[in-house]
Amino acid sequence: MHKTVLITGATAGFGRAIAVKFAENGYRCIITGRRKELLTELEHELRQTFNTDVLALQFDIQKLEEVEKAVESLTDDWKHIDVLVNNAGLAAGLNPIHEGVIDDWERMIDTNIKGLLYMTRLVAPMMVARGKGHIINIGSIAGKETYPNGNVYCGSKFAVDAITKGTRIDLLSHGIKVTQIAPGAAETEFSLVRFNGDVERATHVYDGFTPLSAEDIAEVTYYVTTMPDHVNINDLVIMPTAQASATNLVRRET
Ligand code: NDP
Ligand code: 8X3
Repeated sequence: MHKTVLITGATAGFGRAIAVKFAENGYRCIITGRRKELLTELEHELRQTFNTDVLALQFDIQKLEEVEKAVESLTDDWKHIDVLVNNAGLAAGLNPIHEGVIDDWERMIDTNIKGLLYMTRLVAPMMVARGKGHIINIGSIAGKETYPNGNVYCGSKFAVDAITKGTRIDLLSHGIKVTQIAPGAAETEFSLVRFNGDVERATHVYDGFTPLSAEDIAEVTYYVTTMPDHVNINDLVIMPTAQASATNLVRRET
């Protein structure tokens, strides 16, 4: 019986690469996100390239009713989720707190914290019932250190850090592994989303150094699932070699 992974935010960036990595390694994949056409494209790619079973669920993770409906739609065949990757998330804006955009704050909190909680609340009971499973939360270096103008995004990722630790404690007696992966600078659609589609500004974020790629994060996400049953990787901070902390980054002259 092939194992099953459910990945939130699989239409782009880390989530898409994670889906490819797990499919390559024989997993059946439940892929989720809002953009239907990208889900369909990935669904076909995974089926054709890896001959894997794929289930695409389109929903907005900010909306509890949509998340509930999607999870409730799982047939018995798909309910046996071995690995849940809580990856969907975003940064919106980079403003000092007194100039913050309330709608940006709501989206970050609703997606990065509440969306992750909704998924965990709905999927964890199935793992508890089986006494087995692995929850992997994608945090960030922004959940370890605050940086100028990062305020609410950092707050949302500090919350992921705390929720991951709390989840691990609560699920300890149920045999469920809980891991956080906390990346530094990685080039995906992340900066494009943060700067509201401003390609010029988004591209400059990665000037003069080699950022992490989505495939780098997929590699470590799969890696943490390959440990023996008695080993759990609690927390993994991964950065580009050019980065030492949220604010220490060396850039070559360009
Ligand atoms: P991308 O923007 O490339 O991908 C984000 C994914 O999240 C997309 O698939 C998007 O799908 C999904 N998503 C966003 N909002 C929602 C929503 N409301 N409902 C459902 N899905 C949603 O970013 P990354 O791959 O870089 O980011 C993935 C995670 O990694 C995030 O949690 C981010 O905070 C974190 N991270 C990113 C870093 C980076 O430097 N890139 C570093 C550290 C952490 P769709 O738009 O189709 O809904
Ligand atoms: C994304 C990395 O440094 O932009 O979480 O916050 S950072």
